[in-house]
Amino acid sequence: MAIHRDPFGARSFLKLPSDAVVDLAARRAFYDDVIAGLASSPRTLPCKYFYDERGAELFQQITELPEYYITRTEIGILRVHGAEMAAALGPGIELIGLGTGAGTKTRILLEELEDPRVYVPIDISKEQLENSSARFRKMFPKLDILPVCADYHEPFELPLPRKLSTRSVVYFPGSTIGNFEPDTATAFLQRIVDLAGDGGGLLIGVDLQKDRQIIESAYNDSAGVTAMFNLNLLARINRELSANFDLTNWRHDAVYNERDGRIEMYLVSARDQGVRMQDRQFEFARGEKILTEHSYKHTPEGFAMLARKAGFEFRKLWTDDQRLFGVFYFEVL
Ligand code: AVI
Repeated sequence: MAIHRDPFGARSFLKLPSDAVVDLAARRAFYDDVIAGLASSPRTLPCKYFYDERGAELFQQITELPEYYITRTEIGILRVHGAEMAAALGPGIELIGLGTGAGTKTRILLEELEDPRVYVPIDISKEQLENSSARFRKMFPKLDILPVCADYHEPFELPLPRKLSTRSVVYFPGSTIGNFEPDTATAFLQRIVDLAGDGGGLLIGVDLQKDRQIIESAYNDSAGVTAMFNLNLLARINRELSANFDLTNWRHDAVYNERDGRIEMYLVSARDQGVRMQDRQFEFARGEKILTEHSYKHTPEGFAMLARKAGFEFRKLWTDDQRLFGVFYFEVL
């Protein structure tokens, strides 16, 4: 495979540093990001830190909530239109999965694809990656499965496939692109253009704009799971960075900003309070908010334009009956 198909250097097997080194570097980056976010105005905390073990567990629970339509709608679209998607992607492809986790959606797609040759799942969770790869090896014995344990927000290297394929298609499900600011989303899609290479494609799940009530209840569920998920970020900062956030003094809030087409998720200080993190002290006034996540909802036209800016040509969109969610297929321009 030509080097220009790999944006992050020549394709080679990923050499992972020892876990201890990864942990220390990751802990330092977490600390720096928390300090920077709490010192900024308005205060923020990056949403990528939601997903420690407890956070990943809570997110899994969110995907099963009656109000959280996103996951089941995307799976429904795959079930109904999977064969059409497979026809658009074509036979003999290499599929590169970004953040595909346990692989529920990828499995539906792989079952429909004609003679897929290579599957490269890229995920930060080593455990999920190992488990899903072992299961997929049994289910798809002819497929060359090459898992990569990496944070796809950062540069990573792709393993050399042992089989020839007709083209590379990146699969990015789950509407995770909605958690990127529009500029960052464009830059990220540009990296995907390079990853897919000439003749390559992108199949991506995107949450669509709709009635605010449907969106707001998905992020303010009646069982309070999203609130626990949001508050777990403070618990994680306490656990890993020796802070002393009192969780009973914070409440979850999520509002839909219709103008910008995004859910804004906050942690709101219930009283005037001080929080210590190692040698740093932060003061919060009652009602003060920390922004923890944006979740953008796109229009079909708006998302096609955003992808075009990155170098993708729109090919197809599949949605559910209520047009809640979209699975888009693009090809490299
Ligand atoms: C991962 N991501 C697509 C979820 C979303 O809907 O933006 C994260 C989430 N935040 C609160 N609930 C779910």
